[in-house]
Amino acid sequence: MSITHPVRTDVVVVGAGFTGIYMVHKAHELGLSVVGIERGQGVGGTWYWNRYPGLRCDVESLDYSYSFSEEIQQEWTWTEKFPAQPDILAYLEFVANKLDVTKDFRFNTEVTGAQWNEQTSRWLVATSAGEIDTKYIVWGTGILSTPKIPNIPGMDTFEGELLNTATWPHAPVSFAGKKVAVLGTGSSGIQVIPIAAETAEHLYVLQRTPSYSLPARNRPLAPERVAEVKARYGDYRAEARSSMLGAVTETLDQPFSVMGEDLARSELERNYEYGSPMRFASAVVDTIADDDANAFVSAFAKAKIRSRVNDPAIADKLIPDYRIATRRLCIDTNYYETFNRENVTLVDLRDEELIAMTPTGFTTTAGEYEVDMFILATGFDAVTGTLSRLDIRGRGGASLKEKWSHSPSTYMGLAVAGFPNMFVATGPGSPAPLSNVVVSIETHVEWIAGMLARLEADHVTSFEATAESEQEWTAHVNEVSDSTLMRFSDSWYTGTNVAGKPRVNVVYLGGCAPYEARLKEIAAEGYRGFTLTT
Ligand code: N01
Repeated sequence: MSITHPVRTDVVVVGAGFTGIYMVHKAHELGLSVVGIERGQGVGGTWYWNRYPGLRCDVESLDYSYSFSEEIQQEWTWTEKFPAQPDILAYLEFVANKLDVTKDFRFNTEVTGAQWNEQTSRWLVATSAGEIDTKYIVWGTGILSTPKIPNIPGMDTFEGELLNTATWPHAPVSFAGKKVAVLGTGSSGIQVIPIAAETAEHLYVLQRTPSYSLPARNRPLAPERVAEVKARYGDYRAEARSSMLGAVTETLDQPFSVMGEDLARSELERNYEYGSPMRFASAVVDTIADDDANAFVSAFAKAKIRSRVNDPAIADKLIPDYRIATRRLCIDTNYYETFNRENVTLVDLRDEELIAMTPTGFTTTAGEYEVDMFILATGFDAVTGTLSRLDIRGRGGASLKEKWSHSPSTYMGLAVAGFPNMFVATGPGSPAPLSNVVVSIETHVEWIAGMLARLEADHVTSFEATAESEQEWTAHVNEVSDSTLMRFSDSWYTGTNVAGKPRVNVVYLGGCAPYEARLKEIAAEGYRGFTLTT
């Protein structure tokens, strides 16, 4: 009988997206052995799986990229204001090759669970390709990595093409001459809908909750603009890192009560013309903090939607009735104008309920629709969904899934009491979901690397966030959220898009720069809030 021993390493990094690539590189720098695990066939993470036509990031490319290497940021050249998915994927492949980390990943490999061993103070990580015995584990599984699949009766009987924006096929998909339905009108739906409408015979947009969306005004990046930023990239990055959202927004930084309506309107107009959700949401700085400010900004955005739709009755259906920016503010290219086309029908699921899918289409309370293709753009079981599907067992066999089913609590959005030697990059309670996530990722990876260096130098065998520090941080995250209008948000920010999830804001709203300052203080104070065992 042959016995297979687990592979032994210092660090396991799960996920080969922005986090995993940088974390493996940092482990190398520290002289630690590292194994990366990735279920995809290559690097890219989010940008590997989501590849539907029209997908581009809503953070500007000059911001949405690593800042840690002057060589990389000088060598790579972005060509558009907002980067398209193939460009981001190519960028991540370029960086992974440049850092020589691709070889450290086991691709096509799924992690199924991880178990903390009290005797050895190490983790045993179970994967589809065998076990790995590791001192540390860093989850770089991202915030939007587990698609939410709606439970529509009859979905498995549909005989046409059933696609999901979050797991889009690698082979080209044609809409030409087909009757197509898109379910979901969040960021993903809003991007794929105008493209599908261009060639589909007919497009049905199934909308339950309208989104606020702004014209992206994507355009080629002028070479002079790229050169200008590259010439001062260090300062540009420092400005982004010292901001609330992790990106340069050029806001006046004034609350609505100080600005007054005229200035607020002209700032909104200026940022609307620029085209950027972060800039628009920062134009009136207390948009998600003050009801008057929010009402003014919401009214501005509603009027803009109305101006883009020919039929006032359809515009009424497309205009949201919730406070702007308490759900994700989207950007689009011709989204609202798509509803002016003859071949597009808005199916408002608030007027007619979706009952079932059939072999040839779908039925609602208003009737039957025949389609050849049905696209799910229904979002994600975000932030906690991926780790909650794994069997992760910490001290005393405690289950992370069970713990987070009550409240997704962490210390500083990256460590969990009862789960020693484990980091959750961009975890619940960090600013990541509402920030330029690359800045949030760099903040986490660099801080984790700093802590690993200290642990190794001091021969620490295990570290763990204390229950008190976790409670205090989670209470602070909730307190900040409750002081804003985000307390009214029904979305993946608060877990309400997935049945059975606790209603808790998973985003720390205190801002990127204050958050990073706090992390630095914790490190300077000898990792306050952690128990270190030597
Ligand atoms: O998902 P979403 P997404 N029946 O959750 C609807 C990032 N992202 O993939 O709200 C009917 O926003 C749901 O309706 P409702 C970005 O952070 C970024 O679009 O549940 N409808 C909603 O309309 C974003 O926030 C970019 O009533 C159902 C939609 O599906 C995040 O990813 C691009 C339903 C889901 O919207 C998620 O965006 C893409 C059901 N059973 C994504 N279930 C850019 O950077 C769900 N819906 C540009």
